Amino acid sequence: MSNKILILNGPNLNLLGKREPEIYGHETLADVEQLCLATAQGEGVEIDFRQSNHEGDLIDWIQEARDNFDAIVINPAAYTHTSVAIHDALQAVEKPVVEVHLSNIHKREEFRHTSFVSKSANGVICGLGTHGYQLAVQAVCRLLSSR
Ligand code: CA2
Repeated sequence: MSNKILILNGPNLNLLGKREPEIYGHETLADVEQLCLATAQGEGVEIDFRQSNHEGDLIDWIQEARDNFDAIVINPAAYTHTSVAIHDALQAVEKPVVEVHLSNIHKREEFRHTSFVSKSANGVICGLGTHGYQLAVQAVCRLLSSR
């Protein structure tokens, strides 16, 4: 049976490609999903790609991964910088986790320089736009095959 990767997207990422293209580019979240699907096919894994504006949804989905998925790719969006709850949920998963950001959060406002999520992640990719998602899917596949 092939590995299953849960790809989670946090608040406002549904607006991708529709606002602030100078920061986040012109591609939509549907485009990012297609990129992840194509990458997953190349790697021989399955993905489930989700977005929510609600912290509790993200936490419920992370908990679901304990039983139903082999790894997580997550762009927690603004919750990156605020959510101890997402940090705690990821700590309990005990499976490969890669955090991804479209923008380079370290080049932006001071409040984006801190991530509560990174402590629970195997690795972090930021500043590479949508290509970062492709790299993140490949990275969790590498982590799974080296277990
Ligand atoms: O760079 C990233 O991927 C972020 O996770 C995006 C978050 C931001 O709060 C993080 O600091 C970095 C924001 C996602 C909102 O996306 C929008 C897209 C288009 C228009 C407005 C918001």
